[in-house]
Amino acid sequence: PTTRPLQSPPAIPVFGHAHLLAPEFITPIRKLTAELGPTFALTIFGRRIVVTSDADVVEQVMYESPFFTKKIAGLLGEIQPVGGRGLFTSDTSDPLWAKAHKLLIPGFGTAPLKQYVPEMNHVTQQLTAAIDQQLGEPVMVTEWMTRFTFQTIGMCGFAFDFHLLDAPDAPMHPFIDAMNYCLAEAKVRSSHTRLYKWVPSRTNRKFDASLALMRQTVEEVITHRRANPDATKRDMLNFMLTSKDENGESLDDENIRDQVITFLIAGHETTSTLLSWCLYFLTQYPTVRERVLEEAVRVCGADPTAEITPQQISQLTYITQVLKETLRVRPPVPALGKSCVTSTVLPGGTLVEAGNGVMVNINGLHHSRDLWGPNPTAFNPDHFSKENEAKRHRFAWLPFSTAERACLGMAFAMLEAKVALATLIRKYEFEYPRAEPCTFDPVAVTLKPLDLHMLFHARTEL
Ligand code: MNH
Repeated sequence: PTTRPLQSPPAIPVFGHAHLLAPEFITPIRKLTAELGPTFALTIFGRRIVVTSDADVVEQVMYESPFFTKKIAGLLGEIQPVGGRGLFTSDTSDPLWAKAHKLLIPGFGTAPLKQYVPEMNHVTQQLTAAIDQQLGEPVMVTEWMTRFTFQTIGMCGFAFDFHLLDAPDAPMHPFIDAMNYCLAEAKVRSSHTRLYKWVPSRTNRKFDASLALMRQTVEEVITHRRANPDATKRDMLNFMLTSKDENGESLDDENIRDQVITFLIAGHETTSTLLSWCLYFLTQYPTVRERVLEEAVRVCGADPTAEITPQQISQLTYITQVLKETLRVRPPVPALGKSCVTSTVLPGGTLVEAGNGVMVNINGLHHSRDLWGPNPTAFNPDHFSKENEAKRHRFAWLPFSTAERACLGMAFAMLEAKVALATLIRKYEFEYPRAEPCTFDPVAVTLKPLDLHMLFHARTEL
């Protein structure tokens, strides 16, 4: 077929376009999309990357196929030392990915996740107890949401108590500092030449020491569970320790360690980012906030300390729309990478060659006028009414990715976010004290709010 060359901005030697994407890539990618259209090409240290937010192109790229696959590169390649051969940081072609994927999928469905709801409620109550100590004061929202999501995944997944919500000034667990260091450094590494990480610098030594600490922490958890097996518990750790595939094989301890670290990484900042932006949007959109409150009270009752049941959670349909809209406007994972395995022509006539990378521009998809109408930046949960959802392109909304390499924790994250939101909205009025809108953190790995401080006031009546 006839092919159409893709446009690219001017490049420089060696870096190509890499310098354009540091310290953050959201803004430059948004500008390039406005200038060059939804699909264009960049060269990153000699590798050609097709960037796209065209839903038809994305549709073709997302499926594991003879043409495209997930192959660890770029930022994910720098996170790989941390995630190891855990699900998130392995190639689809890695047999261990396929094995772990098959083994772990059954543990993350709607039914098995119900067991975590009491613990999610419990951690939510710990969160509100901490916030109660800080009423009327500016609270660093992302930090508290991170404490909440981390405590939740630690307790639900591995019965591991990071003690993050014991008191309003509870120290961050060393595991978390170590992990944050590694993730931030991974982002720095991804915008440097390959040499950077091999020099014996202070930052590189700290990276290695932090990784060692993380591994040791998790290895102790595994050893402890092996020594004290509890057959009544079906949490993620027990699931991994006991599940066997059709050949009677289970995951070895090294891989289980990598999976645990992976769940801790993948499972906290993303959900924390979702909740933080959601609370912020509720301060900006009072009519949405009132509907959220109305639904929470109607479905869960007036007492915000009563446990929310799985049955009630399934009725929180407007809150689900609000969370989905938050994920559209601020996708915590704003882009993801795929690799072309066999040269092919994309819809629209673009040739991608074997070895090329593809950047699926999720943030771009979520802000496309073609897909979302003339005002895609406005926060409007009606985008996710049943009828609007049915009308839309299936690849217009991809905060959790899709197909084989989709997020394993989607249902877990949504469950946790619903419990938290339905509780917080009934307990507090939120105030965003600044006139300027909240922007995103340019150095974070996820698209999280920068310096989001809010005031929480006790609701006096419902
Ligand atoms: Mn999660 C993969 C987004 C919560 C565990 N997750 C992905 C991917 C996206 C994503 C996007 C695909 C990345 C890629 O293609 O490189 N995840 C999210 C978002 C939230 C989230 C937006 C919350 C909101 N994720 C969670 C939670 C867990 C989790 C919670 C664990 C309990 N995610 C994973 C795992 C993978 C993943 C594991 C890798 C799955 C695979 O490739 O097999």
